[in-house]
Amino acid sequence: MKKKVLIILAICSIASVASANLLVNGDFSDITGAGWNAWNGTAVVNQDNAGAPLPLLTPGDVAYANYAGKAWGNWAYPWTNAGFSQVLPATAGDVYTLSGLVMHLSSDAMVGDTFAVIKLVFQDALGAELYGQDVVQVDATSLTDTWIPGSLTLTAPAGTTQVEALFLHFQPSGVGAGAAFVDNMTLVPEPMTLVLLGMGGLLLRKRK
Ligand SMILES: [Ca+2]
Repeated sequence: MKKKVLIILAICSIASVASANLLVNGDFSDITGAGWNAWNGTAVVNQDNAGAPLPLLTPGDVAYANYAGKAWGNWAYPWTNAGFSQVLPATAGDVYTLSGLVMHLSSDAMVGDTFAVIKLVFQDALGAELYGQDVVQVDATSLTDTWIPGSLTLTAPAGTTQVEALFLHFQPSGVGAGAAFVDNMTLVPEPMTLVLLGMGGLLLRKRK
Protein backbone atom coordinates (compact mmCIF):
# COMPACT_ATOMS: atom_id res chain seq x y z
CA MET A 1 0.00 0.00 0.00
CA LYS A 2 2.71 2.45 1.02
CA LYS A 3 4.71 1.52 -2.06
CA LYS A 4 1.75 2.11 -4.37
CA VAL A 5 1.13 5.54 -2.90
CA LEU A 6 4.79 6.43 -3.32
CA ILE A 7 4.73 5.30 -6.96
CA ILE A 8 1.63 7.36 -7.70
CA LEU A 9 3.14 10.37 -5.93
CA ALA A 10 6.31 9.97 -7.98
CA ILE A 11 4.30 9.84 -11.21
CA CYS A 12 2.39 12.96 -10.21
CA SER A 13 5.56 14.90 -9.44
CA ILE A 14 7.16 13.93 -12.77
CA ALA A 15 3.96 14.84 -14.65
CA SER A 16 3.75 18.25 -12.99
CA VAL A 17 7.29 19.04 -14.11
CA ALA A 18 6.40 18.03 -17.68
CA SER A 19 3.14 19.98 -17.88
CA ALA A 20 4.47 23.27 -19.19
CA ASN A 21 2.65 25.44 -21.71
CA LEU A 22 4.72 25.67 -24.91
CA LEU A 23 2.89 28.68 -26.37
CA VAL A 24 4.26 32.19 -26.04
CA ASN A 25 1.73 34.90 -25.14
CA GLY A 26 -1.20 32.47 -25.23
CA ASP A 27 -3.26 34.96 -23.21
CA PHE A 28 -2.44 37.89 -25.55
CA SER A 29 -1.30 39.94 -22.55
CA ASP A 30 1.52 41.20 -24.81
CA ILE A 31 -0.73 43.33 -27.00
CA THR A 32 1.85 43.48 -29.80
CA GLY A 33 0.89 39.84 -30.47
CA ALA A 34 4.43 38.65 -29.69
CA GLY A 35 4.96 34.94 -30.32
CA TRP A 36 2.13 34.64 -32.85
CA ASN A 37 2.13 34.52 -36.63
CA ALA A 38 -1.00 36.37 -37.81
CA TRP A 39 -2.47 36.83 -41.27
CA ASN A 40 -5.39 38.55 -43.04
CA GLY A 41 -7.97 40.16 -40.76
CA THR A 42 -6.48 39.92 -37.28
CA ALA A 43 -5.81 42.15 -34.29
CA VAL A 44 -5.14 42.01 -30.56
CA VAL A 45 -7.96 43.96 -28.91
CA ASN A 46 -9.70 44.53 -25.57
CA GLN A 47 -12.95 46.00 -26.87
CA ASP A 48 -15.64 45.60 -29.51
CA ASN A 49 -16.11 47.82 -32.57
CA ALA A 50 -18.00 50.38 -30.47
CA GLY A 51 -15.44 50.48 -27.65
CA ALA A 52 -17.26 48.29 -25.12
CA PRO A 53 -15.02 45.90 -23.14
CA LEU A 54 -14.85 42.24 -24.10
CA PRO A 55 -16.71 39.79 -21.84
CA LEU A 56 -14.60 38.81 -18.84
CA LEU A 57 -12.85 35.44 -18.77
CA THR A 58 -13.31 35.10 -15.04
CA PRO A 59 -14.96 37.26 -12.36
CA GLY A 60 -11.50 38.45 -11.32
CA ASP A 61 -10.66 39.96 -14.71
CA VAL A 62 -10.41 43.72 -15.03
CA ALA A 63 -12.47 45.26 -17.80
CA TYR A 64 -10.39 46.72 -20.66
CA ALA A 65 -7.28 44.92 -19.43
CA ASN A 66 -8.38 41.65 -20.97
CA TYR A 67 -6.78 41.55 -24.41
CA ALA A 68 -7.62 38.73 -26.80
CA GLY A 69 -6.89 37.70 -30.38
CA LYS A 70 -9.52 38.70 -32.96
CA ALA A 71 -9.95 37.34 -36.50
CA TRP A 72 -12.47 38.17 -39.21
CA GLY A 73 -13.18 37.57 -42.88
CA ASN A 74 -12.53 39.80 -45.83
CA TRP A 75 -15.97 39.23 -47.39
CA ALA A 76 -14.46 38.78 -50.84
CA TYR A 77 -13.23 35.25 -51.61
CA PRO A 78 -14.60 31.77 -50.82
CA TRP A 79 -12.79 29.84 -48.11
CA THR A 80 -10.58 32.68 -47.05
CA ASN A 81 -9.18 32.33 -43.57
CA ALA A 82 -7.58 34.58 -41.03
CA GLY A 83 -5.93 33.60 -37.81
CA PHE A 84 -3.03 33.12 -35.44
CA SER A 85 -0.48 30.31 -35.22
CA GLN A 86 2.73 29.18 -33.54
CA VAL A 87 5.12 26.45 -34.73
CA LEU A 88 7.11 24.64 -32.05
CA PRO A 89 9.53 21.70 -31.88
CA ALA A 90 7.74 18.41 -31.21
CA THR A 91 8.59 14.77 -30.61
CA ALA A 92 6.96 11.78 -32.34
CA GLY A 93 5.00 9.67 -29.87
CA ASP A 94 4.44 12.48 -27.37
CA VAL A 95 0.88 13.52 -26.58
CA TYR A 96 -0.13 17.17 -27.09
CA THR A 97 -3.17 18.93 -25.66
CA LEU A 98 -4.27 22.24 -27.20
CA SER A 99 -6.82 24.27 -25.24
CA GLY A 100 -8.34 27.68 -25.67
CA LEU A 101 -11.33 29.94 -25.22
CA VAL A 102 -13.27 31.22 -28.24
CA MET A 103 -16.11 33.72 -28.43
CA HIS A 104 -18.18 35.94 -30.72
CA LEU A 105 -20.01 39.10 -29.75
CA SER A 106 -23.72 39.90 -30.08
CA SER A 107 -22.65 43.32 -31.40
CA ASP A 108 -20.74 41.69 -34.31
CA ALA A 109 -22.02 38.12 -34.39
CA MET A 110 -20.85 35.53 -36.89
CA VAL A 111 -23.47 34.76 -39.54
CA GLY A 112 -24.07 32.27 -42.34
CA ASP A 113 -21.47 29.53 -42.73
CA THR A 114 -18.65 31.41 -40.97
CA PHE A 115 -16.93 29.45 -38.23
CA ALA A 116 -13.77 29.42 -36.11
CA VAL A 117 -11.68 26.52 -34.87
CA ILE A 118 -8.62 25.67 -32.86
CA LYS A 119 -6.37 23.20 -34.66
CA LEU A 120 -3.25 21.09 -34.17
CA VAL A 121 -1.04 20.11 -37.12
CA PHE A 122 1.96 17.79 -36.83
CA GLN A 123 4.69 18.41 -39.39
CA ASP A 124 7.90 16.76 -40.57
CA ALA A 125 11.29 18.47 -40.80
CA LEU A 126 10.31 20.04 -44.14
CA GLY A 127 7.14 21.54 -42.67
CA ALA A 128 4.85 19.13 -44.55
CA GLU A 129 1.65 18.18 -42.74
CA LEU A 130 1.65 14.63 -41.35
CA TYR A 131 -1.64 14.86 -39.48
CA GLY A 132 -4.03 17.60 -38.43
CA GLN A 133 -7.28 17.86 -36.54
CA ASP A 134 -9.48 20.74 -35.44
CA VAL A 135 -12.34 21.48 -33.07
CA VAL A 136 -15.13 23.84 -34.19
CA GLN A 137 -15.63 26.14 -31.28
CA VAL A 138 -17.82 28.96 -32.52
CA ASP A 139 -20.20 29.57 -35.44
CA ALA A 140 -23.47 31.40 -36.12
CA THR A 141 -25.33 29.05 -33.75
CA SER A 142 -23.00 29.59 -30.76
CA LEU A 143 -23.89 31.58 -27.68
CA THR A 144 -22.72 35.18 -27.98
CA ASP A 145 -20.75 37.20 -25.41
CA THR A 146 -19.66 33.94 -23.73
CA TRP A 147 -16.18 32.44 -23.78
CA ILE A 148 -16.52 28.82 -24.97
CA PRO A 149 -13.75 26.40 -23.91
CA GLY A 150 -12.43 23.73 -26.21
CA SER A 151 -9.50 21.36 -26.40
CA LEU A 152 -8.11 18.44 -28.32
CA THR A 153 -5.48 15.86 -27.39
CA LEU A 154 -3.47 14.14 -30.12
CA THR A 155 -0.42 11.90 -30.34
CA ALA A 156 2.36 13.11 -32.64
CA PRO A 157 2.74 10.56 -35.46
CA ALA A 158 6.02 9.01 -36.60
CA GLY A 159 8.24 11.52 -38.39
CA THR A 160 7.00 14.52 -36.38
CA THR A 161 9.60 17.19 -35.67
CA GLN A 162 7.32 20.17 -35.11
CA VAL A 163 3.74 21.01 -34.18
CA GLU A 164 1.63 23.98 -35.25
CA ALA A 165 -1.08 25.33 -32.95
CA LEU A 166 -3.68 27.42 -34.78
CA PHE A 167 -6.76 29.55 -34.29
CA LEU A 168 -8.59 29.92 -37.62
CA HIS A 169 -11.56 31.98 -38.78
CA PHE A 170 -13.11 30.54 -41.97
CA GLN A 171 -15.58 32.06 -44.38
CA PRO A 172 -16.53 29.23 -46.80
CA SER A 173 -19.03 31.25 -48.86
CA GLY A 174 -16.90 34.37 -48.85
CA VAL A 175 -19.70 36.48 -47.38
CA GLY A 176 -20.95 37.26 -43.90
CA ALA A 177 -20.25 39.61 -41.05
CA GLY A 178 -18.85 38.80 -37.65
CA ALA A 179 -15.56 38.23 -35.91
CA ALA A 180 -14.19 35.48 -33.66
CA PHE A 181 -12.06 36.02 -30.56
CA VAL A 182 -9.55 33.69 -28.91
CA ASP A 183 -7.81 33.78 -25.53
CA ASN A 184 -5.92 31.64 -23.02
CA MET A 185 -4.45 29.27 -25.59
CA THR A 186 -2.21 26.57 -24.14
CA LEU A 187 -0.29 23.69 -25.71
CA VAL A 188 0.86 21.14 -23.15
CA PRO A 189 3.03 18.17 -24.13
CA GLU A 190 3.19 14.90 -22.26
CA PRO A 191 6.09 12.57 -23.13
CA MET A 192 4.98 9.07 -24.10
CA THR A 193 7.00 7.54 -21.25
CA LEU A 194 4.94 9.55 -18.75
CA VAL A 195 1.69 8.54 -20.44
CA LEU A 196 2.71 4.89 -20.01
CA LEU A 197 3.68 5.51 -16.39
CA GLY A 198 0.32 7.15 -15.83
CA MET A 199 -1.45 4.14 -17.31
CA GLY A 200 0.62 1.92 -15.00
CA GLY A 201 -0.52 4.03 -12.06
CA LEU A 202 -4.15 3.58 -13.07
CA LEU A 203 -3.65 -0.20 -13.30
CA LEU A 204 -2.12 -0.26 -9.83
CA ARG A 205 -5.08 1.61 -8.43
CA LYS A 206 -7.54 -0.65 -10.23
CA ARG A 207 -5.91 -3.79 -8.76
CA LYS A 208 -6.00 -2.45 -5.22
CA1 LIG B 1 -6.26 37.68 -22.47
